Amino acid sequence: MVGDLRAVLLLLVILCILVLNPGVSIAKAEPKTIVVPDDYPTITNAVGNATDGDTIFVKEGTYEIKENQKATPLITGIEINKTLSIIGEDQTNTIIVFPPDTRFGMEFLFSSKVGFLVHADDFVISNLTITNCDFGIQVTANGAQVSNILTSSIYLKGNYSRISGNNLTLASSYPPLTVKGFFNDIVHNIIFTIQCEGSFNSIIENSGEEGRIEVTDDSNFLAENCVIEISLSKANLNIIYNNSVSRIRLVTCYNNTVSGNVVKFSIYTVWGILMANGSGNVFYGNNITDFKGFFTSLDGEKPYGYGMAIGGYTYVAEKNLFYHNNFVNNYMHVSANWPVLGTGNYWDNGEEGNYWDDYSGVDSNGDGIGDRPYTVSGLEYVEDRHTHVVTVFGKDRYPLMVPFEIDKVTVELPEWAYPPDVCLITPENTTYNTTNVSLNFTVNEETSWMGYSLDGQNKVTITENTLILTELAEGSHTLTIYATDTAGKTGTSETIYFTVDSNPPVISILSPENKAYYTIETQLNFTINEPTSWMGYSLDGQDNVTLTENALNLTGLSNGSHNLTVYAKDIAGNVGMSETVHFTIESDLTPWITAIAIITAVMVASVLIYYTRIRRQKQ
Ligand SMILES: [Ca+2]
Ligand SMILES: [Ca+2]
Ligand SMILES: [Ca+2]
Repeated sequence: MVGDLRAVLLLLVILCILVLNPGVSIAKAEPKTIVVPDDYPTITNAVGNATDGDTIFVKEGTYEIKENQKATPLITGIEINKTLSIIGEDQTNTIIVFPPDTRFGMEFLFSSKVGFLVHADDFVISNLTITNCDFGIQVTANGAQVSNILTSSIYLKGNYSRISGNNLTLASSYPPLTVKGFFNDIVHNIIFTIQCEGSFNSIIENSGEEGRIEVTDDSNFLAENCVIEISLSKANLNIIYNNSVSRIRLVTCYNNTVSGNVVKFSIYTVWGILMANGSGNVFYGNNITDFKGFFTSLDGEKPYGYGMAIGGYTYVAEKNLFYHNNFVNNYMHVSANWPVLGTGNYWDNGEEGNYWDDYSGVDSNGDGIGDRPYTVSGLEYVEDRHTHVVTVFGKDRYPLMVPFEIDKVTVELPEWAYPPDVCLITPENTTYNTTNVSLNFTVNEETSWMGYSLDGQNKVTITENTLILTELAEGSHTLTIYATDTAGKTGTSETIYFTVDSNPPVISILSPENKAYYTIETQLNFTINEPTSWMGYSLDGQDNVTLTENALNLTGLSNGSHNLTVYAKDIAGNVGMSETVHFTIESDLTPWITAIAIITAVMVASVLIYYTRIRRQKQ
């Protein structure tokens, strides 16, 4: 009865606390891993029963998802409103499938089927196939990480996300991989089209046999992509670097950098670079080659192909700069299929120009630059005459005699495109004789997060770049620092290996022992439990004598009592000492031996005399 009353009172107290302080939560659930189909038969069930931070592991198998028609024109499968990680066991064999498409007509044209519709930040998904939909994943949130997914396409509206290693070619119609937002990394995907409608995004190492990358906003970085076309429209300050393409197109674009690209003819293209409209764009160190094809007309085979096209019917391309480009094996290096407007462009940087394989000048002073300018000319369409005429686009005053080595081309990237440089100062690769070691590092830019990992364990968040690591265990350690910049890019320091040794060496003297010795010399002999940087001994409290070995003959010891202590310093600098040995030398025995000899002689003599007397008496 009393117990019941106590329980009721306790419950009332708890209720009061909760009512008065609604922020109190009794226990926060630890993140857990839910396995499909073991814990829940479907991913939808698992998502419904998960809480923020959970991981849903999906075993191999095919999982049908139901169409949710509520959000037309989006037909969605699984809606995600919490921070979850969904990890498939294996990309090829973990398949999430929509029912067969029943859309037709207007519905087919104006609706999108979406596998995962994500509204929560920091969503992670990897190792899955998502089929029968237009967009496998649509994210409207920040910090998503989508990797190793085989599906049709991805739609991302958010910042600081990473879309990497996905194959986005699993569709009969080809919706683009859409990127809207800032500071996203779109890396190493197989694509049909990337449509970048945001800024400060890195689009790197994507490829597609018929791939296209379209940029319609400013300050993005496109590098190492291998696609048919990179197309910029109303886009400024972008960097197009080291890509392998058949066509680069700039329409109404200002101050972009196009550098280090290999622009090579393919059946999809007539010209390599179209600078249609805009100014202040810089094209340097590009290979523009092989734009030479034939088409069949009534008059027979006719050649075509243009390394570069300038302008457009109403477009003005002027004050753009071209240098260190290699124009090789093109039917025409530069041309236009329209009237050319504007004040013209720059074909050298004031010191060096481009390599033109049809330049016929010589280089008499051998400085690599032709003696006379190269005339940049090609065809221009003259409207009123309805014909093309040869026209001069400008002059390259310093044409190169040999192709420029575009492998050596570098571009200066903006800070946002780089992760921070993290440089560890301490600890160093050394042994410390303390369990408290100072951690000290530099980061070359502003950070949004910093942390370290000790011995490969979970990252620990830190707010300062100087602190003391305390209570380190004895033995060897590894340490790595991480720092994330304000663009969400994380840099990693080198991993440092260091050792903590706060224990002095243990020294055991084997000889001499605590006893008396009857010689004037004895052996010093001892053991030490670890490598040392110094050893020595002190005899009778005198100054230390350095030892190079742990055995030594102690000679010339005087008679009497002695004491001896051995010292040693370990690699970390800890100094240890042995127990002190007390021993005596009693080597001065000559008077005793003489006395014994005399006594013996006297005794022998006495015995002889005695026997002599006895013998005489008998006679
Ligand atoms: Ca010259
Ligand atoms: Ca940076
Ligand atoms: Ca030690």
